Amino acid sequence: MRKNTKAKERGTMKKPIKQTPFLLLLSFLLSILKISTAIDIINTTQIFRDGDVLVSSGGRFELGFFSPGSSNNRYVGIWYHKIPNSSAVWVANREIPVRNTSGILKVTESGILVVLNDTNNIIWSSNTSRVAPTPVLQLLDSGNLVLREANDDRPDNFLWQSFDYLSDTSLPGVNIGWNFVTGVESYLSSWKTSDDPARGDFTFHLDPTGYPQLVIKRGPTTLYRLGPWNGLAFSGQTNSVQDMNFRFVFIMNKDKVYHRLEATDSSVISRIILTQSGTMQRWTWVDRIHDWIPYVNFPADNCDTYKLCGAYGSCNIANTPACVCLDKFEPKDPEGWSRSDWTNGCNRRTPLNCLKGDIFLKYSGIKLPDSRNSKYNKSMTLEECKVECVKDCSCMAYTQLNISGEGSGCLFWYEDLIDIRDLSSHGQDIYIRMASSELDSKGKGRKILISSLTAMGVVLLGLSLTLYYRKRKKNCTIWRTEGSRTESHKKDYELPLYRASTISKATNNFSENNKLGQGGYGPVYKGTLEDGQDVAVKRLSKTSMQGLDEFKNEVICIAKLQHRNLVKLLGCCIEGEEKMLIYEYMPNKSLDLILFDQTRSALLDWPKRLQIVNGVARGLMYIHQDSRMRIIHRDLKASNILLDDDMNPKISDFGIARSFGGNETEDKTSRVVGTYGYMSPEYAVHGRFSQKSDVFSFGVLVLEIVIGKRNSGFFHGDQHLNLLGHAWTLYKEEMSLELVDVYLCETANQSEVLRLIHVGLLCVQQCPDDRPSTASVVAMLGNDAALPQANQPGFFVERDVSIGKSITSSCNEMTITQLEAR
Ligand SMILES: *[C@@H]1O[C@H](CO)[C@@H](O)[C@H](O)[C@H]1NC(C)=O
Ligand SMILES: *[C@@H]1O[C@H](CO)[C@@H](O)[C@H](O)[C@H]1NC(C)=O
Ligand SMILES: *[C@@H]1O[C@H](CO)[C@@H](O)[C@H](O)[C@H]1NC(C)=O
Ligand SMILES: *[C@@H]1O[C@H](CO)[C@@H](O)[C@H](O)[C@H]1NC(C)=O
Ligand SMILES: *[C@@H]1O[C@H](CO)[C@@H](O)[C@H](O)[C@H]1NC(C)=O
Ligand SMILES: *[C@@H]1O[C@H](CO)[C@@H](O)[C@H](O)[C@H]1NC(C)=O
Ligand SMILES: *[C@@H]1O[C@H](CO)[C@@H](O)[C@H](O)[C@H]1NC(C)=O
Ligand SMILES: CC(=O)N[C@H]1CO[C@H](CO)[C@@H](O)[C@@H]1O
Repeated sequence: MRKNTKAKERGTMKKPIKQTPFLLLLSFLLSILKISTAIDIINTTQIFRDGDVLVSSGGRFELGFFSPGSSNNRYVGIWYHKIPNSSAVWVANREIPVRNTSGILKVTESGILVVLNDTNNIIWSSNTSRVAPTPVLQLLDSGNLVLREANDDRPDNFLWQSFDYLSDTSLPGVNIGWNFVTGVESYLSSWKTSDDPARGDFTFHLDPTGYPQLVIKRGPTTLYRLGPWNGLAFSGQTNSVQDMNFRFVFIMNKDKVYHRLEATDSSVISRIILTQSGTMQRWTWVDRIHDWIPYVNFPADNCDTYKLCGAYGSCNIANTPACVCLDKFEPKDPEGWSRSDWTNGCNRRTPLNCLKGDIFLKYSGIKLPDSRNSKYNKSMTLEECKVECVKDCSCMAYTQLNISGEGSGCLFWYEDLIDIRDLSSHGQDIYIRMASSELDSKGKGRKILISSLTAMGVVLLGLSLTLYYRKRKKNCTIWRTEGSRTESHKKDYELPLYRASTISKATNNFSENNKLGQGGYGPVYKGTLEDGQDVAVKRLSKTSMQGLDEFKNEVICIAKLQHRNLVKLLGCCIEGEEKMLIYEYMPNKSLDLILFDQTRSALLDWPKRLQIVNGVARGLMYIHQDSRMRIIHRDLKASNILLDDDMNPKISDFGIARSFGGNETEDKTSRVVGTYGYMSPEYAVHGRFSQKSDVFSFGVLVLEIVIGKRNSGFFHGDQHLNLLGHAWTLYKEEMSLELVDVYLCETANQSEVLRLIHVGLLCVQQCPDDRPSTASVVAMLGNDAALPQANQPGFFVERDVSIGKSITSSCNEMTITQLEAR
């Protein structure tokens, strides 16, 4: 964006003056003391020309004429005063530009704001309905441009405000929604192109029909929907909880309905943009790195596509295909469904029969369906909602209206339920009308989705395994079926088999005191065998179906692996329901317990940390390329690194590891399992895993070991950066040593510290191809050769996955500088 710099040099709103040396000096001094000369207000006698600016009193916003992108057209707009090249947050004459720099902005006697073009024609005007004797125009520090009576600055008494006539940007304090009294709707509309702020294809509204929700539309078509409002957030909005700098406000009464984002910390500069491609993005300015950082995106992923799965279909981005019918529903058009055409949605497998008495089943963890055909009652209890909905045969579902605090009210649906997604922990409950005969069928409707998940893990690899137990055999034996072929062959893993009674005795009958922690699929106990050997026993929870697959997987992966940096499997125990793995015992437990413990971390001096990093790298290199199987661990993290009595690291927990045959190097899964904070973007978002996704986790681990802090939950000042982002910022400024504890700085060899941070950052680069292989990592750690420059890491902003999904999903997609491309 360019302002008219020539005009700007003239200063702000100054009458031409005769240029004597003295006055030149004065004007020079004034231009230095810009703040004192900048004004934020004009009245009807002042004429505002192209080149003049208004600067809000706190210096945050500036109003003037500008040219967007590479265009020469002039527009009146508002932008950030202190941020170079920031695109306009508001534009007055969006549709009709002034062709050259002779445009004028003026407040008329009757209190209307007008933009005049070079021939003095009004090309834009404010819609001011009231008249005032002495109107003035003022740019407020919130970014709101207001017309008001000169001596009346009550915020609710503006004659007109730009916050009611938005462009593509919403700022903290902007109300999006409807004023039913004036009939004015505030909504966002995208720019046509980055050179043309005229209204583009997309709009973002608060839709008050039924019960209010947020929608992004292209023309009249709804593309994405969030909501309805549930008292805390718009249903489906997964990020609000974590967002500490902002809170959502929702106001609804007979005069108005709107929603607003409020900054809890007013120093945070943040804007929400409806982009030219129809997505909502929130960007925050981070002064320290002098750049905009993307923070929230909606739609977050394909599952936010409006009614993607049709009626009673539910979308889960972790599934392949993404759509499934809700439990006890079946595809209306099975053939289309199998072609991934879900538009026809699903039907109840047992038709309703209201006269015979339908029932309501609870479905949990979902984004509530489209509420445009819903009705609400704010005072009823959930029990009363049910009674009401049962009585009315056309009432298809109900839920609690307000889930905040006390929780009250009801929302009723009267048509097919559309646009549902499976959000598990972020989702809500809904009660859906079902035939009474569905009551006895399993699960009482508590389990909501036809879960294709449980089987997924192993099936995907074309491996289907069955555990087989034979009483007299001394080895763990596993039946293994290849692909869909029926012939199966037995696999003997030559592992000693332990009796359940032996293990029970060794662990004091699985006493709580012996419990070491919780593994991927069940508790882990410390045991002492009769011969005095200490062991760690990983016991599969009987209730965990998922666990059985992981259990089998772990046996297969680790039974054949032997390396000093991998935990050693001593044997197994498979007896009826009871399934356990017996490992060597690690007296110093897992790395996280020492590393992230304020007092114990001092036990990890620099040489030990170096030793741990090197050991993990070697263990990883072994499973990646040196072992016979070539394995991707997929869940490398501090709590899966165990330490023996010499503090040698051993990689453990192969429950979700995958082995690669032949020349495969990458695979894809629809079931993303692992630990957020350690997952690479391509894995978390697209389910693609490879050795490079393990390398990413390794990089996170290295940074955690050097810095001594967790990546997830890391918080630094008012920036939204996670540990990776913070490390990268300091690395770019060549201040990496600031990352390290004073204590460590004193004992450590600084060049080694810097090298480790550098290697860590190389491993967490956003693009998998940029990351080194484990063999290169081992080499980098072992010599002093120069390292390549590290590029931007993946997932460097603290946020939850749904946010990350859309933003750092691929290295070729959007980068954080895109905002400035305008
Ligand atoms: C407008 O402001 C200017 C400068 O402050 C002042 O001289 C002028 O009298 C004002 N006009 C009105 C109508 O208030
Ligand atoms: C602003 O934009 C101009 C032209 O696009 C570019 O040359 C300049 O480097 C930018 N300034 C900053 C601070 O980004
Ligand atoms: C703008 O255009 C008008 C007519 O096209 C012309 O009279 C005027 O001088 C131009 N102004 C500038 C600053 O170029
Ligand atoms: C100024 O605006 C009027 C009315 O929109 C239009 O007819 C005229 O052509 C414009 N002048 C220029 C130079 O664009
Ligand atoms: C003012 O109102 C008229 C009619 O209601 C509308 O056509 C016009 O677009 C409005 N102008 C602005 C700047 O909103
Ligand atoms: C993998 O191996 C197969 C058969 O050996 C070969 O046809 C294919 O080109 C190889 N793929 C790659 C990526 O090397
Ligand atoms: C620091 O480590 C580097 C590389 O390992 C080594 O060359 C150097 O001598 C060490 N410096 C000190 C002071 O120990
Ligand atoms: C840091 C730490 O806890 N180290 C311990 C590791 O295990 C050995 C043997 O049990 C102990 O002697 C160390 O104190």
